Amino acid sequence: MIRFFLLLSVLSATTIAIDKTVFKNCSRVEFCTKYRNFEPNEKDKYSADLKSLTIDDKTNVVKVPLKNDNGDTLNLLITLLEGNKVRTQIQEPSTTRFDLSDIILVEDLKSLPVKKSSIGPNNVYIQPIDTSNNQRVYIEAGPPFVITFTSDKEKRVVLDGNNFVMEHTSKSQVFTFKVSFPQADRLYGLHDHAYKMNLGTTNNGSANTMDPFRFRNSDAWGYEANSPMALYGSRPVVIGYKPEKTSAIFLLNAAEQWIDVASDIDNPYAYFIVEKGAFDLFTLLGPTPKDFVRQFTGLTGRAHLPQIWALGYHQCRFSYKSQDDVKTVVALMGQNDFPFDVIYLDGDHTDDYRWFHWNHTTYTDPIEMFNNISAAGRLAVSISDPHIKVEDTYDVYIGAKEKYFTKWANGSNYEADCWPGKSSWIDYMIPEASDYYASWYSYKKFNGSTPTLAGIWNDMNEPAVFDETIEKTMPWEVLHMGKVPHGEIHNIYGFTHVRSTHKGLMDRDNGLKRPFILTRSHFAGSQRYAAMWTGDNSATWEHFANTYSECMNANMMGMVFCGADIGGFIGDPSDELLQRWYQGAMWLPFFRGHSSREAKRREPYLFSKEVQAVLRKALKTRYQHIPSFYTLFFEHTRTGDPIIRPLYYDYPEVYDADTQVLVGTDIMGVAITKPGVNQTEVVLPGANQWWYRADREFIDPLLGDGKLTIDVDINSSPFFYRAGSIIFRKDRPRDTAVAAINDSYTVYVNCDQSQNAAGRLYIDDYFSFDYANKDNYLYINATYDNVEKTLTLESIDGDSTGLDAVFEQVVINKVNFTEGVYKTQQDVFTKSYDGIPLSEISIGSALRKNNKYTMKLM
Ligand code: NBV
Repeated sequence: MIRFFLLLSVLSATTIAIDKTVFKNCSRVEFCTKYRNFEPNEKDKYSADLKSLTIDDKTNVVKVPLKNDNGDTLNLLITLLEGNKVRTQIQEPSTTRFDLSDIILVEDLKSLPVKKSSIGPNNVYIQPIDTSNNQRVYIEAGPPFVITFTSDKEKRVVLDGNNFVMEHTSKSQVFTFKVSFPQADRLYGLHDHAYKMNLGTTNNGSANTMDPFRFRNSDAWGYEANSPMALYGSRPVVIGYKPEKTSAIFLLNAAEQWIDVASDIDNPYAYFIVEKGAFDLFTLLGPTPKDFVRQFTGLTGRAHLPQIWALGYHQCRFSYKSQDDVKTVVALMGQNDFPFDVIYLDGDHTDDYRWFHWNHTTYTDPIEMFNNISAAGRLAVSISDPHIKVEDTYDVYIGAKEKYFTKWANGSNYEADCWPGKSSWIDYMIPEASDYYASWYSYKKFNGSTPTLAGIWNDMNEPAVFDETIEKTMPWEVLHMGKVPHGEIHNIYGFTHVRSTHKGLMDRDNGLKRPFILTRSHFAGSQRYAAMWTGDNSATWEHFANTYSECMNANMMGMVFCGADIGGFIGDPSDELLQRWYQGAMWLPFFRGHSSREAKRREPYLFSKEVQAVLRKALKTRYQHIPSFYTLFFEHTRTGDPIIRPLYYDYPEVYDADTQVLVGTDIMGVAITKPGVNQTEVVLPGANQWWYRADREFIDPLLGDGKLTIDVDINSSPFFYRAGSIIFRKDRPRDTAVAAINDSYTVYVNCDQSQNAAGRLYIDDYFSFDYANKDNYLYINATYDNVEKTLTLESIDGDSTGLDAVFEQVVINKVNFTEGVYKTQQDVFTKSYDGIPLSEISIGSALRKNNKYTMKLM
């Protein structure tokens, strides 16, 4: 009965927007209210006892006692790390706070030998013995102590002891601190929030001050757009941006936290109020955004390549009610010429939310369904949540019951309501529990699964619990591994879930296939295991606009495989919004249409002929550009570079272009985020950088470094190719990305003012880890010579045995200035020397004979 009412309250909630009585704001959270505008008493402020400073010969850790007049002592530990990074930890003498580094960090941290020099009795400089390293740390004794992190002899980040508090009573472990960025012009970061990139100012001292940004991974169904409220994932990273002087901080802490920021002022700052967990702060001293990305992804890891199909279009719905429904959608998508690679099975495929078991009445023959999907050349992804139904006849539960769930302090399993009714939650922190859960993905145990079930969707893993009194998640006192309170590591629950699923898929396919996992909850480092989407957004223009900012932000912080439910999960988008959303979303790495069960069905074939034509065009445009996404993913595995980038990544002077996205360096997508638009303003970045408008039949060259108003219509949202780039497209229309694997390329050479162009193309087997384990790939650099009319290809590295590329035609876009107007001249070549069709030249074998191959274009 109770379950019925709870379920009813969840379902009725789906008819209205987010319930603000469920999710608290700062004023309803005791520790946030207490510390938001807090100024410690003088005698609570800590000073650094510099006379007792020690440097450990082996670890290179600098240790300084911090003391206040209340008799409290803490230890400040500073480690200078290779790569312009510094780690700062503040610990109680006998610390019991949980250290996340083994779980989250992948880098074998290399500490630098350091020496100290005293400038006066109250100041110390810590500097690397090898002075070719840029970073220095300057400690002022105080009280309060002040730690300044410098790079290239400039103050970049200041940790000011004035706002530092660390409670360590049996009731509270709250700590607070403030970091300022003296050089920065803007603060970015704090992913994930439905917010623009520039974090603005949260606390201006007035009554309409907005809430601080909150991290407390939450089942934020129906969340607000443009809001600092907590969403599903957390990356406690603040980037202080200034061209060539960018620095960032990363707080390695997974407890609840609230962050006030002041971005648009001199000396921007972020003030953290953290409920629990360790003070473990990484300062990443850039100095460019690109350096920051390398430093941060060096610490927390990079995504592996996806299988090629995962870059295509994903069709989803909560839910396809039966396997017949699934088969019909697959058939109708095909019949109506909408390319797509994968269909999703949401909760209704299960036996009343018993994961790994099929619905007896509506999904009676999953193997037959998978065969049908496979015959259409498509794949499937099914949902699987971390809550397990409490039921003594349910095999997944039986195997976990004794040892593998999170527990109360008295040793009994934590039980609460969720989709299946009374449930318990796997404790993925216990290695055996994680392995146990992983084993359920094997073909043998997951009865009815076949290789057509190509990926897994991990939902509700914040974790979400049907208990509104505790903001819909697990109580803080529940224990992991019998000892670590959930509240201390709440924000990594989803991380540990997908880590286990990833192992499950690796084991299932004997390590031969790259797993695809989509996660709702995430933390710094989740990119190693999963793609993310932005959860239960709504069918509004504001939500659509936020998707670009959110996914660019995610990409800056390693979480590259990011997307949002196209059209908005909740509600019904107008035809116009849906069309604009597909056009915008085709540039986001993860590309999926999804809708809630209350929303009208919106598979693309359900719309008028006109709307269908627009959606089809967006889908096909995405498919043409998959080679660019794939090449960028490969490059991400090496450098951490984002797949999609905010303009400031390559054009430092363009700060806040939230509705434009760079796909790599060469493609620029523009989202039209307002209705009824027939003109739009675009930023064309780069002094004298030409951009070719590529969404129209005639490509106009447009000069960069400014804003320009251009015409648009509903048929396409504008996108551009950078002059000087070479873009490899797959222009043959195909139903799926997999079907296009062996297709030849159409090469778009987009000349700059000097008629030069260059670009890269990456190819491998598209599904295995041979690219990583055996360097089995073809990675080509291409350059165009306009005088000779040649395209020269060079193999960058890799063993390309068995791999090939063939070009069907080469399209040269050039800018001509005649009679006062710039015009594009387009030449199409299909032949090389002696009239040999380009399509007969095997580039793979040519490059294997000689690392360089030149094609004359005729
Ligand atoms: O599994 C159902 C949904 C899913 O479709 C959606 O994408 C998730 O964000 N899920 C949430 C559970 C409950 C939704 C009301």
